[in-house]
Amino acid sequence: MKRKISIVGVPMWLGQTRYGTNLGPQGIRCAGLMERLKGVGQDVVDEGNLPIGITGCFRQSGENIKNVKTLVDSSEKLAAKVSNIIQEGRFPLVLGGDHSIAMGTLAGVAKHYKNVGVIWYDAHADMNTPETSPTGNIHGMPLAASMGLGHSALTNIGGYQGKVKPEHIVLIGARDVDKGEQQLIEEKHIKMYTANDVKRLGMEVVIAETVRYLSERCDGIHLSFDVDGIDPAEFPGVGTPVADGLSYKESLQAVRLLAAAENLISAEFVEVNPLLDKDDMTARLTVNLIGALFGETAKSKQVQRTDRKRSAEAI
Ligand code: 6HN
Ligand code: MN
Ligand code: MN
Ligand code: MN
Repeated sequence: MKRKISIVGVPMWLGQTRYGTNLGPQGIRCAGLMERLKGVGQDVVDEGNLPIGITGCFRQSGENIKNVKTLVDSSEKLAAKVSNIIQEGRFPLVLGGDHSIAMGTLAGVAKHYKNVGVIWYDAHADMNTPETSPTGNIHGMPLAASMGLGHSALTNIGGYQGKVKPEHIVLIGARDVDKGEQQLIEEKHIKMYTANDVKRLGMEVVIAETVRYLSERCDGIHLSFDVDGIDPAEFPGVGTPVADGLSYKESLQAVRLLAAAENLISAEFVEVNPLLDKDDMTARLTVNLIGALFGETAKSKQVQRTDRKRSAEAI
């Protein structure tokens, strides 16, 4: 599908404690993102990185939550940016940064879509609150906050509460879910395909069911793609790796199937940490996933390679 894409990078890492996810947007760009999206004929502009100005580490003491002020400030900026992009009739493609940025993305998207559906592709559920979190890291809280649960500074991002309804969420790839998160999933009947469910059912079935489920209930679908959903053997550049993950091949299949979804309205790719990566593997394969989400196929990649070779020969 042809979409008018606006890329925005969010160099954020204070949603967790390992420096480096702030370099994610640049790592993904340097792995050739623009060239690849243009190569499949997409109208794409890169709006650069959000000026979030982290000048230090601002931990709060006393509560089981870290760096609230910095995270709220940057999320407000991202929410406004994403909202503007949608206002202009364009598709926000947000590059993280750690997964805390989803609070800002969703606050911007949900301004325009009353019933936004969310595909949360992740090893984790990211549904902790300060009461349930084992770490106090906000990147483990964005989905709860977007549902209106947790610290009030987070739930009020964008100036309103309840961006996403629990029945409009589908978790794919989960395999490290904390106790409080599991309780919430059961209590709210949140739809979840664990990594094992995907192995059992096959990705094609999982995505078909997910798209059908969300399309029946929602006015648009947001893809929140945490690359740690994929097995760390293939995606080593992540800060919170969990074994027995989805394969890169399955994930490529997932995004290829989602490429055809007309009601896909926004996407974010998060948690790429170039400092933990091996030979830029994670960044390069993330570009493959984004390329596939916007229409790249095995065949179109072949054509692009041949074209590049020809123009190199011509020089
Ligand atoms: N992520 N459940 C753990 C926590 O600290 O709350 C891990 C969260 C990981 C979050 O990968 O986006
Ligand atoms: Mn996550
Ligand atoms: Mn994760
Ligand atoms: Mn855990």
